Amino acid sequence: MEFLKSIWMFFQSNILTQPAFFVGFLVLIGYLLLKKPLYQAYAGFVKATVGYLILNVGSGGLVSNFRPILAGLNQRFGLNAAVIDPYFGQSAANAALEAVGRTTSLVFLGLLVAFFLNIALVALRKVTKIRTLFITGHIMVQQSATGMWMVIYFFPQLQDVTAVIMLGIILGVFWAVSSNLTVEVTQRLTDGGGFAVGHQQMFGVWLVNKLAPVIGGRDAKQIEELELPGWLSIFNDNVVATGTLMLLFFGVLLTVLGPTFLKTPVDEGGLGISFTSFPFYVMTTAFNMAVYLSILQLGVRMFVAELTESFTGISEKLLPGSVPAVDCAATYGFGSPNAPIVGFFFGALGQFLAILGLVVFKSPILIITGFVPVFFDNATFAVFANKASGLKAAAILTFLSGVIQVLGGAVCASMFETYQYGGWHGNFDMSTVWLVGGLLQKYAGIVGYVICILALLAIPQLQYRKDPEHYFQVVEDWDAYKAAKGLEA
Ligand code: ASC
Repeated sequence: MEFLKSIWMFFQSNILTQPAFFVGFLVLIGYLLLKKPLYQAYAGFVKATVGYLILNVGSGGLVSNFRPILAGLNQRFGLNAAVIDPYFGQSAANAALEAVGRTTSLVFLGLLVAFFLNIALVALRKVTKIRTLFITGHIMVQQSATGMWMVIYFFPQLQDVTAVIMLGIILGVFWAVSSNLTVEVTQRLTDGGGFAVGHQQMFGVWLVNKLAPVIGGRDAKQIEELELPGWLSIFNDNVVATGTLMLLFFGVLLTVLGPTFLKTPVDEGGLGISFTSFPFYVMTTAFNMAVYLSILQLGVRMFVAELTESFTGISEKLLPGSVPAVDCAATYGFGSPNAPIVGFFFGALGQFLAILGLVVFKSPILIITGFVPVFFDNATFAVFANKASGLKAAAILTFLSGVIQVLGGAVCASMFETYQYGGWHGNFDMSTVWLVGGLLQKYAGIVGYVICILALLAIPQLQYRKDPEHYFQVVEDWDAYKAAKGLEA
């Protein structure tokens, strides 16, 4: 037993919760199943793992570059507020669990049950209609933490084992069903890239794709078609657009904080720059965002290329008719390179307006923007909205999403009492779908829990009914699907 436990601990801490190695090993196994020579399988393993590590450098840099500024705002104005960000949400959930005397290793056990349930749902796809395996490890950890707290909060009398099983079931079903919702649209965006989105805004991605054509019309101007006049054309360049927008954004934030407050040089990004002048500090912080975004896109292209090729091995041999569901940032390598920044801009606008609303209407809970939801959710929405319709839809939908993130986040932080520990998970699905599911369980107890699971399981059935003939073809044979659906290349 001890021996099995140590194998599990090894797997859990080195692979399952480390998406870079998880993806790397998936690629390795995929190539081996495809009977590629060993050296090629090894090369694929290295490229996929390194690609994912590069993505981590990019997304980690974006996050850590921004975090001290949020903390600064918090300190400077003595704001006692909830930060809507999954990292804050995760630590709030862990703190809440500990405060009621539970161990946080329940989080990992729940994750394990959920992951195996997802595999089972894919294996039984003829019945369940699930085509996606959620593999984004750090997101799985974050969602398990918040989910575990919610289970314990709704059902405080539960024994640890029962609580773990209840979390595992609802979370595994959520991962499978929500990522499965993104299959068609991601395949279209990436021209058969062979992956789906397994992150924190999957219901949002589905909704955006439904709403974009309604809001923007089918032939609206796309972001990449935007021919800016004269000097403005410099913003057609992704780095210039990001750098400038961030300069504005951080310029305002850091000026509000003031140079004296930031007199200690901050080098969170690890780029080895120390600051002697305030304007250069602002510029470096702002431009680092463009640096990290470029890094992120490079990493994505690297691992997605390997994953796409090798997962055919897994899907043909082990889990036929399935695709992996990966980080939302994987979509930024497709569509317009400026779409992410457009989404961030309008999402931030929506969030700031909603926060202003909370202040004006004297909400008992104040929300502070967290970088992860405002950037990654809205960037993803903009990529999809732009593909489905164009700039107008991308702008309007991400603005609305920003408002919803703040208002939904405020309700969640107060309803589920995580504001006491400083934060709420904050991503789009967590402040909408999880809010509804949470309220059902808070007020209807176990009946609410069962309703959540049945409602989730019904979704892929409805999707399947709409198009039984091509439902699995979209992942099994993209070219045939495209031809059958009359989609242009
Ligand atoms: C998240 C989270 C991150 C980012 C990253 C985006 O939700 O926790 O670190 O988004 O996954 O690439």
